[in-house]
Amino acid sequence: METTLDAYLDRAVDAWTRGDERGGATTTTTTTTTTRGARASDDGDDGDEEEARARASVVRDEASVVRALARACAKIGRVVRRAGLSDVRDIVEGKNGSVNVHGEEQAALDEAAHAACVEALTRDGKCAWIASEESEEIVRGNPEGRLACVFDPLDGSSNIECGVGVGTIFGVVDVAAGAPATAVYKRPGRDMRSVGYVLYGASTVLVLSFVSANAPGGVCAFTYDDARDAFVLTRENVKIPETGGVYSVNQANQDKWNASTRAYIDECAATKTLRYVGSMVADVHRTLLYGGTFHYPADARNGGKGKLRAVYECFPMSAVIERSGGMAICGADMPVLDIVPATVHARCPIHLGSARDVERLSRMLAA
Ligand code: AFP
Repeated sequence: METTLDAYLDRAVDAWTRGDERGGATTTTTTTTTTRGARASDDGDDGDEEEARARASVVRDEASVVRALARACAKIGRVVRRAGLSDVRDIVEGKNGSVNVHGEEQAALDEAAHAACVEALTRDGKCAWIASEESEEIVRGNPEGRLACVFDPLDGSSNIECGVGVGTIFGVVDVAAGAPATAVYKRPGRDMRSVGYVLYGASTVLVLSFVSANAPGGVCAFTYDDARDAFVLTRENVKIPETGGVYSVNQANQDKWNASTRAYIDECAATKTLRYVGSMVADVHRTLLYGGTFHYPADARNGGKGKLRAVYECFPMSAVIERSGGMAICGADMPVLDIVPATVHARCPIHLGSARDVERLSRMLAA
């Protein structure tokens, strides 16, 4: 019997919730030894249990956020597949894109994908803040919400017209009740809870790490089944190979990189195969499954930063790669997930992929 995303999330929420409750119960039985001790630990247990209940309720909210995003992505996928045929009004009711002129269609699809995600998350009502590549400001959600969602609604959209894979990248962070919008990004990427992406390629694939690296099934992949209008679990415990024979980078930029980055890429060019789609989701998905590396290095443009955005592109992708056993760095010994961005749209360099390959790069960058 195949597992749908809905069934997976139900089971995952159950597993997290049971785990939290067991934690509280264990504390009770091991500490009630004397009247005084029992009294003190009872107080502590109340606190523990309350905390466990609060944590379980955040996990339930998070499953709801992932479901809402997956529904939006299913819609986006249907429209992307009909790019050139369908009207972007298909994606968000009431939004009228001018789709007949090349270029305008791409822009409209970007905006429509953004609107589809925002609409789904707003309707879901679990997020206090919603940050998107397509919105300068962070969008206010439900002030009572304890989660925030960040996403790039349609990454690689300049590839749509030629039918190359594009994707949606997303991450979820927890925010204290009433926290300001800065709570969404003024924190290391390691704080991300659920992370993932949807690749709209030959098939539509959702890669998800739910809540943390300890999610039931680890990093999972779900393939969208049109017939059932559902994402179906197709891979569990996805582990990136320790090393790979493919590197992925826009080598046309090599004269803008520093000498050690160039030296590493020269070494790759001599020993490996180059594959570069120019859609981060497609390039990273191939890297996750087949191994190797993906790079968007710092270069002489953009004030020495890379091109890609830290919060909603590099953090979720780096977390997926790390949780599947790989590495993601922005410089020598500098994990991408340790960066604290100054703004929600901050950029950062990124090198991610198979652990042995990224370790070698890190050593060369240090030298
Ligand atoms: P678009 O969304 O404008 O197509 O950009 C895609 C992207 O942000 C990312 O998906 C690619 O990895 C990267 O840009 C490609 O950039 P270059 O064209 O500079 O190599």
